[in-house]
Formats: sequence, C-alpha cells, structure tokens
Amino acid sequence: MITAYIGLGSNLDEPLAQVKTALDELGELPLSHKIGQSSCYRSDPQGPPGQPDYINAVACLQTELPAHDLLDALQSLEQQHQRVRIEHWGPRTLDLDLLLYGDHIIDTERLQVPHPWLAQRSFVLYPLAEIAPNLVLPSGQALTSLLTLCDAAGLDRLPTNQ
Ligand code: A4P
Ligand code: MG
Repeated sequence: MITAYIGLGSNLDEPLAQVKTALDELGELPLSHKIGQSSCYRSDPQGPPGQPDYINAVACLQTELPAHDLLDALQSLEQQHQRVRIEHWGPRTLDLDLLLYGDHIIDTERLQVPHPWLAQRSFVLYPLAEIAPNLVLPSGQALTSLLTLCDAAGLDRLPTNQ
C-alpha cells in the first residue's frame, strides 16, 4: 500500500463544483482509499495571463495501483470532466496531478514524480500542509521548510461550508 497525494485544479465551468465532485470520485478509484482531503482554495492563475481564478485542493489516497495505472485513472477522471487540452498551463475544467507516490522518484516520458512544480506552488503546498503537516519529500526537504520559502499571497482558503 502506497500513500499518494493528488493535486486538483479547475478554472472553468463552475470550478468549485468540479473540484468537489472530483474529490468524491477520487474516493471511488479501484484498489484505493481516500484517507484525507484539504479544504478548497481560490488561487490566482499561474501561466498565461487573462485566465479565470482557479480552485485548488489536495487529496491523500492509500493505493495499491502502480503509479502509471494511477495516472491512467486520473486521466480518465479528467476526461469524464470533459477536459480539453488546448494550451499548456491554460484554462481547464479539471487538472489532476500526481504530486507524490510514497517516497518514489519517477522520471518516465509520461510521469514525473514528485510533480516538477510541487515545491514552488502555494496552491499545492498550503493544501498539502493542511492534511500532511509533517510530510518530508523524497529529496529530504520538509514541507514546513518549503512553506517558509513560498508566499501565500493570491491564495485564499474557502470556508468548509462553501
Ligand atoms: N505528467 C507527467 N508527470 C505528471 C504528474 N506527476 N501528474 C504528464 C500528472 N501528469 C503528469 O499534463 C501533460 C502531461 O504531463 C500528461 O499527459 C502526463 O503524462 P497536462 O495536465 O495535460 O498538461 P498541463 O496541465 O497543461 O501541463 P502541466 O505541466 O501538467 O501543468 P500543471 O503543472 O498541471 O499546471 N494556476 C493555479 N492557480 N492553479 C492551478 O491548478 N495549474 C496549472 C497547470 C497552471 N496554473 C495554475 C494551475
Ligand atoms: Mg497537469
């Protein structure tokens, strides 16, 4: 059993509803249990200018799926949300990133884990800290030390009843 962290993001077609539905759907993946989920956050878009704000969250799964099978499952969930890939880092109905897969380091054509931008992104680090405050990355870096280097400006935690 591996503990995996999934980053969720959406900035099209009712992003908050997209992310909340996807959090439920992650709980139904085969050979997996969802054991945690962060609050939802509103975040300023990073990437091409002029995009709507994002909603982001992070979920924690315990899974027996091999990493590439988990990626397949995440991509088919994205497809269910009718995601169309138009522009790199551009707007999307649902983006699911495999942030961490245990302490594995994976570098294949289809999959890089830890996710390459994990350490720089407030919309990943702050939700992650909510559910795994004592996390240490495979590099040996503690999440707490990454947070001290990452500004939370442009990131708002939404009330849980929203
Ligand atoms: N891929 C490789 N590693 C992974 C991984 N760890 N998890 C491959 C998921 N996929 C991974 O991804 C392109 C390919 O990456 C996939 O086919 C998979 O084989 P994509 O999701 O189609 O393309 P993308 O999302 O446009 O590019 P990328 O580099 O994945 O972008 P990110 O990192 O997902 O960033 N601003 C805010 N505020 N909030 C956001 O959520 N997200 C992005 C997209 C940009 N700006 C944002 C946000
Ligand atoms: Mg992505």
